[in-house]
Amino acid sequence: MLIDPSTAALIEIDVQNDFCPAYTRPSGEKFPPGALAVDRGDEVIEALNLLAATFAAAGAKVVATADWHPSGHVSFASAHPGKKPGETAEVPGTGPQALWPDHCVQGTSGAAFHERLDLRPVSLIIRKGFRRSLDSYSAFFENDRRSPTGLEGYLKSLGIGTVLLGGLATDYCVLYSALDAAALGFTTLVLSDAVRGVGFPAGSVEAALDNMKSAGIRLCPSSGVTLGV
Ligand code: VGL
Ligand code: ZN
Repeated sequence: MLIDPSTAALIEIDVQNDFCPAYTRPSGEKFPPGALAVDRGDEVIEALNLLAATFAAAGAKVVATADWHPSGHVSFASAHPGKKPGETAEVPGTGPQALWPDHCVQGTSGAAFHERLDLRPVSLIIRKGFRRSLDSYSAFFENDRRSPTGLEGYLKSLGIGTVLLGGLATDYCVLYSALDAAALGFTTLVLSDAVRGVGFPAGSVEAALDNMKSAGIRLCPSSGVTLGV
């Protein structure tokens, strides 16, 4: 797939410790799995780093997003007495809210980007889900579907019409970001080797991929992306 670097951006979704499995530093130091670890979630990092470096070298924008919740966030089961992760709660304004373990709490190590993610090519970091009573899966709109994160304006003001997405998780934040990107008129590609999914409830990853295809989103391996005109 030939991508014009002057009108394309790479968006790296939520490559944060809380979405990654246990990690051992080259020094041998060990880190436990994240609070909402996605199976093999850290496998997205190498492909993203490679593509990000290529994008930045060609003058193309690279954006990273971070899930960034205050303690007591509405998406935490712990904030709903009697509820457990995996259940849902009725939240006025956003409909049924999926409940998760506490994750990506602002300023904690779980909310930090994975240390192997190369942030040097990244020109913008979007933090989302930072209001206690509002969740945000998408990089473009919070879950009320009305509150913009500002990413659309950033991209459109730069003349960007094509977005490539990778990161975590295929069935939540990547899915919602890709659907919003397509609905906003961006040509949207999801990097098939640079995403991993939660897989809850069962079949959610397959459903997400079907959903993306129905919305005209292209799935393509990062090795199939060539920058040029
Ligand atoms: C995500 C569940 C809760 C994600 C964020 O990044 O996909 N999933 N918060
Ligand atoms: Zn979250």
